[in-house]
Amino acid sequence: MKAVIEAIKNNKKFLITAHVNLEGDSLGSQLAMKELLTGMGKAAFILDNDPVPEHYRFLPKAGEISNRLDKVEDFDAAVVLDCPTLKRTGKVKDIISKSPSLVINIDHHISNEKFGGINWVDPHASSAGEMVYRLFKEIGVKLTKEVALSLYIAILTDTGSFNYDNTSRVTHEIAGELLGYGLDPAIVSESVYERRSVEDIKLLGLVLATLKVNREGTVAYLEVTKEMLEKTGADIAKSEGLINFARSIDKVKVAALFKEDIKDKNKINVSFRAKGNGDTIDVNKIAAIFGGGGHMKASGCIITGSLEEARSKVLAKVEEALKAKP
Ligand SMILES: [Mn+2]
Repeated sequence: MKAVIEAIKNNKKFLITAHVNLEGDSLGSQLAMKELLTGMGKAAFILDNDPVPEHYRFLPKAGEISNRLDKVEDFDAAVVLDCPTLKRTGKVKDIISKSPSLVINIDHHISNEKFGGINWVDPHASSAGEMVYRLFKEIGVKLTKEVALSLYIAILTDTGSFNYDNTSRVTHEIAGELLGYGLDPAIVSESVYERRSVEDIKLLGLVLATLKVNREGTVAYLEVTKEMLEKTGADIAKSEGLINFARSIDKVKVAALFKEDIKDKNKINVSFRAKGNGDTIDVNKIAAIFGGGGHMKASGCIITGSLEEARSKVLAKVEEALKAKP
């Protein structure tokens, strides 16, 4: 963290970015980081590969997030948040790679490849948002209600509403302090979780109908096809949480979600979730076999091939991992 603070102090203009498929943590941590930098008298702008999803546009200053990759101002340093690899920034990677600027990597993924000139990776942090919160405290920049909202949403969404095991006493203490800036947790929760469209619920119906479970009942998986998305008109960005239905089944240790890419049917996005107490399967390792990564209990990868091919390859590795555990 010290090296990060030094680097911030020694540079003037910052590009801030995060991973493709923006969600609560990537958005919240970037928006708060921008406020931190401007609060220190620095210039900063946010550039992402993807647009802000509709249901997150209520975030303070979300409108200032740019996707104009063709029109990028010069910058001294790039702050990359919530990304295990630089590749996860999508096309922003090309801009960062071409520039001689310093790369500051701030992340909480255990699979982080330390791609930066400066790397602050803390797998114990609940979220990238929590790490940005710590920077505010350490540097002594005052929090505002707007920053508190961005940080609270980063923590709320990355901990699965304080349900996952990255939730600790510290997480709750920070969240409690953030609420002290005048946030109403019920209203925040509603604005994040209860703005589903009819299309999304129709997609949920189709996806749940694909549920399959292995013989022992320890692996459950779901599928999202391009056809389902077209049929329902649902937004792919909001299919993120569907995997939790498979994970929530009693006795399930590994849940998987296979999702056809909307642009390329032969690219399958696979998400993993693991569950257990002491006998958890490390799904970060399973994702890594296929060139992906993430956390021990939540990870993902992309497989080239048909949905059937991806499914058989992945499930074979999941079964292997289950057998290897006594
Ligand atoms: Mn995160």
